[in-house]
Amino acid sequence: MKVIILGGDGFCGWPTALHLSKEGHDVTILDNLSRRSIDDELGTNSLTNIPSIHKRLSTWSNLGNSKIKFINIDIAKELGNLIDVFKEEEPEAIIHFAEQRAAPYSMKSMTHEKYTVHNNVLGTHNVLLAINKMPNKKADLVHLGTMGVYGYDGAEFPIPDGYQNIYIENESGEKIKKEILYPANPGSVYHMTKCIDAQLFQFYNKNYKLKITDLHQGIVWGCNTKETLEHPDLVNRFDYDGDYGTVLNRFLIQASINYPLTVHGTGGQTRAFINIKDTVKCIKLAIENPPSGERVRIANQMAETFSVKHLAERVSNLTGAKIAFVNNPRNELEENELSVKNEVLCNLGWNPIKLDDSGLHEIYSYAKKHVGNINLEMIPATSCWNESKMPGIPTL
Ligand code: NAD
Ligand code: USQ
Repeated sequence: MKVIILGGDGFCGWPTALHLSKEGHDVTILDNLSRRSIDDELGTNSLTNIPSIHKRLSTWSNLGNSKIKFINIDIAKELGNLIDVFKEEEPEAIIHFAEQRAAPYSMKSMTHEKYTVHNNVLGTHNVLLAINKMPNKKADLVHLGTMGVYGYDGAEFPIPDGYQNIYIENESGEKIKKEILYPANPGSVYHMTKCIDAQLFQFYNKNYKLKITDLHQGIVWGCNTKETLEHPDLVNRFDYDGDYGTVLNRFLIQASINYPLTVHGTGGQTRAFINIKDTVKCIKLAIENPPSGERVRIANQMAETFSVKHLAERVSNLTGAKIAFVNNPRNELEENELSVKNEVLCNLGWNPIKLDDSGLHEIYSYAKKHVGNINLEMIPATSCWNESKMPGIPTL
């Protein structure tokens, strides 16, 4: 199948590109390399030494794998070029990872809020416009959404795969059934852009019959996949800084240098998680099993839920790291329950990897090999949701 991967140089996109290429798909990556520029802006780096996209791709084909094409394009700013590429390439599937994905980065300043909204919302809308301009068969779109669209208000029932039946009483007292999108409840400007994306998909599906899958992914942990381990040049990026590092990966990296594990507040925040090896499997399932197109297919791409405190304790028990309860720089509930359905992907044949000590140990030992690349100043989370919030810096 001919596949275009938007954002294929990033943490989820790169291993997905390699996996789909290995599985026989004809892959083209579109990326403006903005994630690499943001590293420069923040003065941070991936824990792993990631070569240029050109070096990555030449190594991949030199190993005897099919060639992956790369086009440098900003999907939020270059609509004309995007339309031309989709027309020329005629992809059957387009996978859309190309958004600014860090909640703390999106809350740093008005400039970052504006950038995140422009980049993500205009980017997604341009992708929909460009698919709609494809002259022959229009490509199926698979978009990476986020579990954070549902919010974390402690719902007392499992969160469904996107749609919820509700009953509204009319004037005669009859209960009328309606199916709605599960109410959006974003906790950051970044998460808000994913809620807006979801509305865009509803309209383009209803009006133009575009076939769209929105995968509401949980927090990804891990780093490499079978394919990224084929050669050191293929290594995945691995974020550890206070903006882009995600909680479990951060704890494992912090443990590798005896830095206290930075639990925000009480650590009672419960979130959904998925291993990067499962991210690539789920995307493959989504493109190889397209939806009927009658409505937007929504799937919760997450394996299991944990509280932040539970994860810190697991990492601490395994590594001996100390835990620091620091001020929470975000506006979020201190404690919440979270239970989530993931039936859509499991019905397509997904068997999720569950968190175990060997998986944690694999990432911990991998991080230990790269400790020389860690800039200690980048570890604290300093982006605050409002002025009354204090950054989460532990006493060393
Ligand atoms: P990432 O920042 O590592 O990768 C995103 C890629 O998109 C980067 O290579 C970047 O250069 C590119 N990009 C961004 N804006 C672009 C634009 N306007 N034009 C072209 N390219 C652009 O992020 P990731 O961790 O790989 O996440 C990928 C997607 O998955 C995101 O949409 C994110 O919201 C979603 N997601 C990620 C996680 C996670 O834990 N990493 C969890 C849930 C959902
Ligand atoms: N947290 C800590 N200590 C830290 C870092 C984070 O306690 O050092 C806490 C946060 O306060 C939050 C939780 O851990 O309660 C998760 O934070 P995170 O940074 O790991 O995840 P989040 O900001 O939600 O964003 C990440 C990805 C994003 C994706 C989202 C999936 O960056 O792209 O959409 O996970 S989800 O959370 O399911 O919406």
